[in-house]
Amino acid sequence: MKFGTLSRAPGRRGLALMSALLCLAVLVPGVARADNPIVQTIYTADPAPLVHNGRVYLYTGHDEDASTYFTMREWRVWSSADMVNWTDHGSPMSLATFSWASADAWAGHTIYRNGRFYWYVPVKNRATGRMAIGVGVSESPTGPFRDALGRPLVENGEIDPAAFIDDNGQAYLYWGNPNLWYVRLNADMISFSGGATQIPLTTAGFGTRNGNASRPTLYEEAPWVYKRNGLYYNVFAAECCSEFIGYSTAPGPTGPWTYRGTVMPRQGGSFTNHAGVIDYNGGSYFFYHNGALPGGGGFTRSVAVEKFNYNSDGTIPTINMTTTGAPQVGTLNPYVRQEAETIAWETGVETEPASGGGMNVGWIENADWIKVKGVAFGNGAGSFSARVASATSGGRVEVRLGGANGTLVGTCTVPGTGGWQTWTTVTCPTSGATGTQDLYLRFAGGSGYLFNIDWWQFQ
Ligand code: FUB
Repeated sequence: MKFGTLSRAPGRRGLALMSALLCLAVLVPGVARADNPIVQTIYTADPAPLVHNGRVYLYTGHDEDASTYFTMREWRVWSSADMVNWTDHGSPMSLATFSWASADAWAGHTIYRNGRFYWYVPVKNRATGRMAIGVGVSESPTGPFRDALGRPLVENGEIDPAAFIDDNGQAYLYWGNPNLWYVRLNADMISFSGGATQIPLTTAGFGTRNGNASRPTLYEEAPWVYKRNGLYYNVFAAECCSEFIGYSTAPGPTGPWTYRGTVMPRQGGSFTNHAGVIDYNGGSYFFYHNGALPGGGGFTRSVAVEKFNYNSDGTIPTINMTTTGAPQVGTLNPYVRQEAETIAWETGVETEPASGGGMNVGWIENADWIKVKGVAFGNGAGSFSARVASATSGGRVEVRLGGANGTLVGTCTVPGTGGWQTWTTVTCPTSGATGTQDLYLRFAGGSGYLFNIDWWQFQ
C-alpha cells in the first residue's frame, strides 16, 4: 500500500538527502565507496544474523526517525546471498504481534529449529511495566511471525535474549542487563526446564570495570553465544557508556567463562553497540551498529558488517568499523527476477509493502538512484524490464553502469498507470551491459513522486 506522499514519516526525506551527501564518495573517483551501513532507507539497530539455506537473514530493530530514546515499535528482516546486496523483507513482527506488550521492541535474536524460526525479543509487559522476553514463531525466515505463547516466555525486567543450540540438541536462552541469565529451553523452543539461572559475573569471566561498585565487570548487555571448534564464545556489549564489544570463552555453554578482551573498540557515534557473529560461505562476519547515517546517533543507529578471520588459536582479532564493509561473495544474476528492494546503496528512495506481496521501492523522485553491486552481465544484455506503477505521470528508469552518472546502457519510459500499486511491465533495449559491473538504476522525470518499482530483470 502506498502510504501517500504527505503521510511519510517526518524527517525521512532529510535522512535521504543527507544520505545522498554521504554518497558523494561514490561520485568522486578514488574515494572508497561506502557499503556500510547495510541499510540506508531507515535506521536499524541490534543486528541478529542467521544463515539458512545458503542465505544470510538479518533481523534488526528499527529506530524511529529523530528518536530521542530507544523508540522502537517493530522489527525488520533483510537478506543477502552476497553480503553486499541486501533485500528488504519489511516488518514481519511488531509490538502488535504481542497483545500483552506495550512498548520497547528492543534487541532480539532468531534461531531455526525443526522447520520453524523462533524470534526471541524483549518488550515491555503492559501488565507489569517490566521488560519481558516474548517469542515469535514462523515457518518462514521472513515471516510473518505470530506470538508463540500469548504471554512472556520469561520475565525478570532484563533484556537482550540470545538463543543457542548445542551439538547435543540442548538449547539455551541467554539474556540480561545488568545480570546475565540463562534457561535451558526444551526442544519445542517455547518452554524451558528448571528455573532462570544467573551466570556469575566474575572479573575473571567478564573483565574488570573500574569505578562502578555495583557493576564490577565489563558485561553490560547483548550476549551473543555460539560454539566454534569446541570452544564456546560469548560476545557482549561491554561497559557503558559508551559501550565497546568484548568477549569471553568457556569450555561449556554455561561456563566457566574467561574474559578474552576487546572485539570492537568504542567507535561510531552510538553509545550502544550490539554484536552478531556468523560464518557464511567460508568466511566469518561481525555485525554491529553505529550512528553512521546522517542524523545518526545513540537513538538513530545503523547496522553494519565486517569480514574477519579468527586468529589461529581461536581468539577474535580487534575489528574496526569501516564504511567499505564486507567484500561481495560471488555476483548477482541479472537474468532472473531481482527485487527492486535488493540494494547495495541508494539515495532518496524508500520501501513499502507491495500489493502482490514482498516490498517495492517508492517515493522515487528525479535523480534518486539504487546501486546493485557486482552484477554479472556476461556476454551482454539485450533488454531490461521493470515492474512499475505510477499514480502520477511516471518518468524514466535510466540503466547505468559504474556510477549514478555512469555509462547509460538503456532507458525505460514509465507511464502513469492510475495508481501506486497498479502495476505494469515496461521493457527497453540495452546495449553495452557486459562483464561484471555495478548497476545503477537512476530515476528521472518531473517534480514530485514519479513511480514505484517492484522488480527488474535483464534479458
Ligand atoms: O535497542 C535497544 C537496546 O539498546 C538494546 O536492547 C540494547 O542491546 C542496546 O542496543
